[in-house]
Amino acid sequence: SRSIGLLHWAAIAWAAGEPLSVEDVEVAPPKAHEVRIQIHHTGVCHTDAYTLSGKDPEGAFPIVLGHEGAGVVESVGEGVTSVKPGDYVIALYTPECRECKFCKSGKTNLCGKIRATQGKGVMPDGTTRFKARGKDILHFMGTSTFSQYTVVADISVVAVTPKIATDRACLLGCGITTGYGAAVETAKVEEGSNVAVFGVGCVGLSVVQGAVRNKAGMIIAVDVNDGKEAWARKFGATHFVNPSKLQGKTIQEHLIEMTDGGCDYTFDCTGNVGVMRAALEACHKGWGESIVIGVAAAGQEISTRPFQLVTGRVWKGCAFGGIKGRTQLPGLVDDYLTGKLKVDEFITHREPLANINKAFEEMKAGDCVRCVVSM
Ligand code: NAD
Ligand code: AHE
Ligand code: ZN
Repeated sequence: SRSIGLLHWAAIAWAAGEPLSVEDVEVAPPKAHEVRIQIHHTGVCHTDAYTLSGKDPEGAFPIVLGHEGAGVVESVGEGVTSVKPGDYVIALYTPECRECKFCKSGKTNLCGKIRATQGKGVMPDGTTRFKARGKDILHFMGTSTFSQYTVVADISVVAVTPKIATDRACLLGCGITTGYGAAVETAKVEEGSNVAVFGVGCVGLSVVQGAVRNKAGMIIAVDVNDGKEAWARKFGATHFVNPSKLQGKTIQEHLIEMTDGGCDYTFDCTGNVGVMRAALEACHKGWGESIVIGVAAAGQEISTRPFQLVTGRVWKGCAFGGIKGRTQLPGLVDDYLTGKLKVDEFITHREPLANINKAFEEMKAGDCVRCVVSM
């Protein structure tokens, strides 16, 4: 089937703010250094909703969204050596070429090789592999997992053991790895350190999980939804605070009191710029670090008194937790298989592809951690 375009279903976002349309799409064969994947399962992440809303400056339409997917390699283009047909794989929106300045720096997981074309919604050669209703359809985050078949660059995919089912593996493609990596890889939370996690959805619960792994001291979950307390405690949070119920003081003042001077590490997992400020200001003077994970809409900006930084607090951020997908995801899969990493627990909802709009609605309701879509 290498030379023919496959006709299958995809959820197409024809325009910002409109429901996705599940319809036939032609998926062209992979060109050189490309891989065609049969997606078995995909998660739905808030970033998909963010781009669909029209607030993402990089969002263009029509497009096949989705970036948290796992499946099986169907065919590969010329020159592909890292995966072969039949391999079980996870798609990587943060690729890893191992050749660019970024990959070689040893300082970041951000790979520069295809970032420009990825941001424009096209493959590295500037064209798209999707066609529907006679029109070219754009790719999303180099992955486009809301399609039964997708084509990705060979640096945007990692093979993993089939021992992990694809309905679990897909969640390592974004939410779980993002939060866990932020705690373990980016912040490198130390034993006994006090941590506050703002927003305990899939990403925040994963930060909690990483903090537990690194033996943090206090792990304070902060969420405006009281229903999240039980979830946070289940993942190992030691405290829970609902900031909307504090009387006469700010959440940063409250956390500073609770921790005798401020947290060693804080994480924003909300995408709210006011929360990002609170998270920075809740850090301990002299050394506290705040990690921005949430994605804020175009036009939003963060602010604080520069004095907060002058006095030693550090503001940083990460994408995909700072994890290098091809190098590190197989290890995370092993951790899952040996019971060291929770994954199953994140799945609260399931939908078939035909009901993907329902999956978006469920994601926005307060009782959903992750909805997994079967293709
Ligand atoms: P989610 O909606 O499941 O979780 C967000 C949580 O924040 C919810 O529990 C909500 O009640 C809580 N919240 C909202 N406003 C709050 C406030 N003012 N104070 C405290 N809590 C508040 O979302 P998610 O899937 O966990 O994603 C979280 C964010 O991370 C999103 O912005 C998403 O786009 C972003 N994200 C970033 C990366 C990355 O690589 N940087 C990867 C994945 C997701
Ligand atoms: N296109 C958006 C930015 C969105 C964004 O920051 N995406 C994260 C991943 S979120 C996953 O759920 C990311 O990978 N960022 C690094 C990068 O290179 O995009 C905008 O605002 O322009
Ligand atoms: Zn995501």
